[in-house]
Amino acid sequence: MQLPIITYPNKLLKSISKEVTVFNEQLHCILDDMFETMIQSNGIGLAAIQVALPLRLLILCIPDNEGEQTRDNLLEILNPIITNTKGTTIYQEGCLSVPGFYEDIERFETLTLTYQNRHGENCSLEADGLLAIAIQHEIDHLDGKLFIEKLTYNRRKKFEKEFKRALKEKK
Ligand code: Y12
Ligand code: CO
Repeated sequence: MQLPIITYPNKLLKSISKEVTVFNEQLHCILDDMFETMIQSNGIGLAAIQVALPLRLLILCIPDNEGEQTRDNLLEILNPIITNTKGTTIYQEGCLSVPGFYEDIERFETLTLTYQNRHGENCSLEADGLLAIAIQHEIDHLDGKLFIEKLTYNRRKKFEKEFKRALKEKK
């Protein structure tokens, strides 16, 4: 089932999400619905709070070499903790909760992550490239932060101006 995605400036996006402690069928349904929602919305990453669920979980599906997004390249990441980082990189990010806006954001270049999967099993991974960027973007959602909050004062002002103009055009 496709779920509605909440968008800026919905205050729920500021929530600090809570640890997942129960790994049952209901949780698996949430993860499956989030995957459908993300794919139908042309996204590559989605955090639970974006569908109004304040849980520390996120999904990522980086397209493969053929540009396909299948369950084979789906990552379900619950209760993530970044344990190591290296370097920095800049990438133009977008977010399904801030549609139509793309901004250059600085992130760590590589990272090590520990997390749990949908069965509550402990996992870890090392990430670089787009995956490392996407993980950091989604973990920020779990802490109530949007990528636009990382903009400099002047770029944030420009964003707010463009956002207000886009709102007016919609009406
Ligand atoms: C790098 C940077 C950010 C991430 C986080 C995941 N972000 C997304 O999946 C964003 C997807 C997105 C899709 C949109 O829809 C279309 O392009 C059709 C979109 O819509 C508009 O801009 C109108 C906005 C964002 C991962 C890696
Ligand atoms: Co986002």
